[in-house]
Amino acid sequence: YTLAATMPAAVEHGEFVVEYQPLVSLESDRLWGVEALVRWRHPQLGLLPPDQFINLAEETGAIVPLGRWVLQSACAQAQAWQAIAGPDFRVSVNLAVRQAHEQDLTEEVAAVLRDTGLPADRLVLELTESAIMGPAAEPLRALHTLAEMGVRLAIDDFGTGYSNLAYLRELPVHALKIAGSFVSGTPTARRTSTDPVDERIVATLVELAHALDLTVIAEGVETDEQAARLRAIGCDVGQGWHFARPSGPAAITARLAAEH
Ligand code: G
Ligand code: G
Ligand code: MN
Ligand code: NA
Repeated sequence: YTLAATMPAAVEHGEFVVEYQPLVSLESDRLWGVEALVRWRHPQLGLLPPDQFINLAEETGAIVPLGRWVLQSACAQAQAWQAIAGPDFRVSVNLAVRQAHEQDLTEEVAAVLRDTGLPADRLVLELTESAIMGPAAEPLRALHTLAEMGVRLAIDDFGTGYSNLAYLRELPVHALKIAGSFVSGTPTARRTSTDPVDERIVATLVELAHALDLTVIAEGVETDEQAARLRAIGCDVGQGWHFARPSGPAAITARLAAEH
């Protein structure tokens, strides 16, 4: 018995749930969107966070059916939110390396948008730098097709990959997500106040993003001070425990209702 082997059946049995973490406009304090984050409600092991099964799912290929399920769930939920949210609200879904390289990625996304009725421009796909580069170190062609459909692309954990920035010239990227390690440190080196080097890196990434007309999202915002500094340097959107932890959809519904 291994966790990996049971994963495809667990998708079918409905053991996975999606939580949503607010992405908050630093200018208006309103929701810019939410990131969908999967959890496994395991019958024996309890609620498992993604770091306990995503890598495994990548290795075995179980990420493909799981990722499809997450995309479908998040888009269906986002479509339901359209009724109370303004047009300026999106759902952001992580795409694993393996999913990004699936032959039928664009057809899969198109089918989910068709099934759920979610407008394409309400969907953001988060890809890491390693997910967007193909085997020949060429940016993935499929991403052009997705962008032509209206789907938005965000680079996740920006600044922690190999940062071959040529892809920013060649791909229709919409947003950069600055990795939380630059914003609030790492688990072994948690920042209580802002590190001056990290702060300059973040300021430079914000400048780079804006020079390229991209939205910039800071991850891992944990304190009021971090939020204030990000706002001061012109970062567009913040995500992190300072604003809200990931939660079930009801908390997002309540917040949207209060905002609109
Ligand atoms: O949710 P958490 O807070 O623990 O997320 C940990 C990691 O798991 C993050 O890197 C996040 O990108 C990843 N993750 C969460 N949900 C998904 C998902 O649906 N698909 C993929 N590929 N990664 C996810
Ligand atoms: O896709 P990505 O790796 O960026 O997923 C975001 C991850 O960061 C999730 O695991 C989420 O639970 C986690 N996270 C969200 N907000 C914070 C935060 O303020 N601090 C830290 N340390 N982690 C956070
Ligand atoms: Mn992400
Ligand atoms: Na990230």
